[in-house]
Amino acid sequence: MQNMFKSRLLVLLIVAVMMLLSACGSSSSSSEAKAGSGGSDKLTIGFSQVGAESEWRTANTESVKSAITGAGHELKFSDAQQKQENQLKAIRDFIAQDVDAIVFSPVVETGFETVLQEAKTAGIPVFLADRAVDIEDDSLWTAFIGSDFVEEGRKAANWLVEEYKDHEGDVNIAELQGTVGSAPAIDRKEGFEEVLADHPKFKIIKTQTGDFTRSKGKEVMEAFLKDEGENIDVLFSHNDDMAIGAIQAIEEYGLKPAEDIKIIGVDGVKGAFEAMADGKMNVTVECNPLFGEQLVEIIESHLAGEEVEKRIAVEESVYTMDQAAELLPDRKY
Ligand code: GYE
Repeated sequence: MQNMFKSRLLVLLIVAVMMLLSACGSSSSSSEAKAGSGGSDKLTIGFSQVGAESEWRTANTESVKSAITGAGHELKFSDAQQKQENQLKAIRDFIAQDVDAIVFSPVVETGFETVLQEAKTAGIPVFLADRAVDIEDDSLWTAFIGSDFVEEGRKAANWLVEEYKDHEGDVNIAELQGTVGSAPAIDRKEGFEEVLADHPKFKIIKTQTGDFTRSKGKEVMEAFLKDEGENIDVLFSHNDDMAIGAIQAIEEYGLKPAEDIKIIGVDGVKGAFEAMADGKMNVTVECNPLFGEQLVEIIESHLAGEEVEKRIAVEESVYTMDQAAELLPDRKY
């Protein structure tokens, strides 16, 4: 009797040990699967944003923030108010807090080597969102997601060349540049000038930064008008917000925007569609800020050990005045 009891106990013990082993096995394989799929591990992500200078930026901030929190991750957000020193500090804070990843939209292209080296040394991957850095060692950042700003500049110029194809004589252009030293300001100018180099009748007679804001756009346009007045045929503005500010300046000066002075913007924000629908702006080159979800997928994949592309481009279009009223209700930003 006692023997039978002993052998039953042994069987029970063996079964219990086997169950325990298989439970351990399945739990480790499921955690591997989780890491491998890049799915549900909660991450802490630091996001250093440029500022709140434009409609574009507001839409971009919202897209990135909601994609991070919507995926169940923890967000640490810092607004640099368009100042590089604030970004350097924010990134150092993220490193000190040992976040899993840093998302970073650089105010300007240069001057970030040291801080990015610090992130690399700490083993924290950095994802460039929207704007690129001008740094030789591209191992200092993991991936870039954003637009091709040079191409946007070319698109703006191509519209102009087409618009004035039957025009003889000079076409005088005033240019409102974005933030000095920023990737979109440098690249949009480059693309625009590259196309116009083959068409000598186009002359940039005024160019100055409006720092991507409406108020600066208005202020600088007032100064342009004071100097050149009706000599200006076209305004090329590196973003829609500055164009909208400039439209106000043109009206106050007593000229008709889109007629007396053709207006080209970049971004494709709702404000530009409204201005086009009102007949006050001619064209906007789209720059899509809504890449938050795509960005979060890239971060998750990278942290799960998957290979991610170094440069991920966002698809974009060009919109003119005649399309504005119809498309306006569906614009997402
Ligand atoms: O065009 C402008 C914003 O970096 C693409 O920054 C972005 C630019 C955008 O302030 O409106």
